[in-house]
Amino acid sequence: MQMNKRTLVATLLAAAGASLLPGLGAAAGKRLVIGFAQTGAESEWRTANTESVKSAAKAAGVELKFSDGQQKQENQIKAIRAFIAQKVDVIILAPLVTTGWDTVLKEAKAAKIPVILESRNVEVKDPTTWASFVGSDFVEEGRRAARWLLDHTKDTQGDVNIVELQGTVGSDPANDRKKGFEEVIRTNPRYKVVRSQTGDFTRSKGKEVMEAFLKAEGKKINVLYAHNDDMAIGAIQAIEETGLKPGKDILVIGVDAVKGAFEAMMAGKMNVSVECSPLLGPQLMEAAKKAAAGETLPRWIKTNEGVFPQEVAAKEFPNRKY
Ligand code: GYE
Repeated sequence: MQMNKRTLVATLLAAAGASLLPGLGAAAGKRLVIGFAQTGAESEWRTANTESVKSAAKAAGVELKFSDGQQKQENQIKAIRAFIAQKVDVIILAPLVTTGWDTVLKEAKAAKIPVILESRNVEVKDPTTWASFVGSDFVEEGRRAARWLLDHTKDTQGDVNIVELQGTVGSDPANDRKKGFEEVIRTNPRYKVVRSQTGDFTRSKGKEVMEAFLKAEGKKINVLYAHNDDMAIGAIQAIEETGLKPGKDILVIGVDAVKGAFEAMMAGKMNVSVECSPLLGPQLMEAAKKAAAGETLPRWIKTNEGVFPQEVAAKEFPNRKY
């Protein structure tokens, strides 16, 4: 088709305007359709997260297409492509790992479908391929874990030997929880990470790797820092099986503050859990509605979180929602 300059400009303006028009793709009265590419169901946290998104979608009258990635990035990429083909209004992605999303996110952008990241972030060349990240400050969580440790052990003498159970390799919370923790313990040479390995955010892997740590380091271990509570809970079992007392012989630090961690703390087997809220559903629905209406979202919609040491576990337990 031939176009003179004027028609071309008019067409471009119309196209630009159209993409900003409220309700485009989600035309007035039409139900908003969201595709959600979840990582899987690796932890208590993740189960609560899925539940939160599903129930918030229901409450908001949104049609949610749910895909369980089963811990495989290729499954998540396939799900996103299917959502694009189905012309959903918004895609929510919980990216398993940070890299490898460039192509598929470009495809979503080309199809004019906003992508909102939740619970984990990505590293892509073109940041305009995603609309917002809804989730926690994982570096700060790592710092909080380390600050608790420094404070809790300030009256002890000698080296403090730490073993670390990392989350899924290449995932944003694993990278950042490691980084924040190291940043703080580096300020005192007594604190040493003697072993660090991934437990893939699961109980079974947490237990297995802790067994190996115990075999290699034995009684030398003073502290376990696990990037999530599930791995800490798995490791607690391993510690008990060797005849040591988790929470006493080995201090146990977790992240998430799920109910399982509160139970372990109330039993005296875990010392602290740094909170990371999975209840992102309501914020996600609000953001998705805005994105579908062509609004620009903040780059980061942050969640507010605290730290729960063993001493407050019994009092706080009845208030916990996940
Ligand atoms: O801490 C962990 C999970 O991405 C923040 O993923 C999330 C993490 C969470 O499986 O338990």
